[in-house]
Amino acid sequence: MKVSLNQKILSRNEECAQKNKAFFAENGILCLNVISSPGSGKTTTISRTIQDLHDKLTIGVIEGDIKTDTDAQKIRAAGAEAVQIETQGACHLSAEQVHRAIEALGAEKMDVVIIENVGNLVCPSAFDLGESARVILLSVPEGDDKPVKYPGTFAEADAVLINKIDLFDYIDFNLERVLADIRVVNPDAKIFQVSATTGEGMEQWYEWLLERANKKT
Ligand SMILES: Nc1nc2c(ncn2[C@@H]2O[C@H](COP(=O)(O)OP(=O)(O)OP(=O)(O)O)[C@@H](O)[C@H]2O)c(=O)[nH]1
Ligand SMILES: [Mg+2]
Repeated sequence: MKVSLNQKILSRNEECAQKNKAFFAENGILCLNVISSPGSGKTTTISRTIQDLHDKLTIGVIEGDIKTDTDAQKIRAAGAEAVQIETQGACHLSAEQVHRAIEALGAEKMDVVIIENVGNLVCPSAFDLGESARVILLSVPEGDDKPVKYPGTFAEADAVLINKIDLFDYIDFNLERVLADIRVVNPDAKIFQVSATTGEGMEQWYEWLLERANKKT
């Protein structure tokens, strides 16, 4: 019984994800689903991206958190429009929630819609939101064992951002191991080494983003 209920929830989600996907395709919008553990730097990375690319891309953001709209406020302070979804306990966003947020955001006027999923390295990866690409963040202080512990999440990534590289000198983090472990489950993902606070490495991420959004650098 439990299994068939799960299947029902997932197939309902999939139906709505297909609607979202069609909307993004029809409107020429690049939609990114950003997934990571709590505190990896999703909001900081998105905010910096908005500021650095403000003359090249119109970015709208859908924020997912269990409680509070603090991340949406940070995104607005960075200069972009944002809609906050409070999941009231759910550990991931659903395609239906995103569907409603697309309308509230007025997404048709955006070049890029970034969805910041609820901080969690497990549940969000099971729910397609209709995104064009999936971006996984892993920050240096979380430890270098995460790709082997959460292989399913890394396997689904189109891009992986290894964030907080400014902390390399302070934390025991085997970068070679992380790169090799990601490659085992995902040979094709683009991998970027960045610091969202110092800006190091962000140019390469921007090039990927602009190319995906069909905006030449
Ligand atoms: N040293 C360093 N700190 C960073 C970097 N990026 C983010 N931080 C810090 O990490 C903390 C968490 O950053 P957030 O951007 O809020 O992380 P998040 O992934 O959005 O967190 P949740 O939304 O709660 O899941 C903040 O104190 C940031 O200033 C970085 O590149 N280097
Ligand atoms: Mg955040």
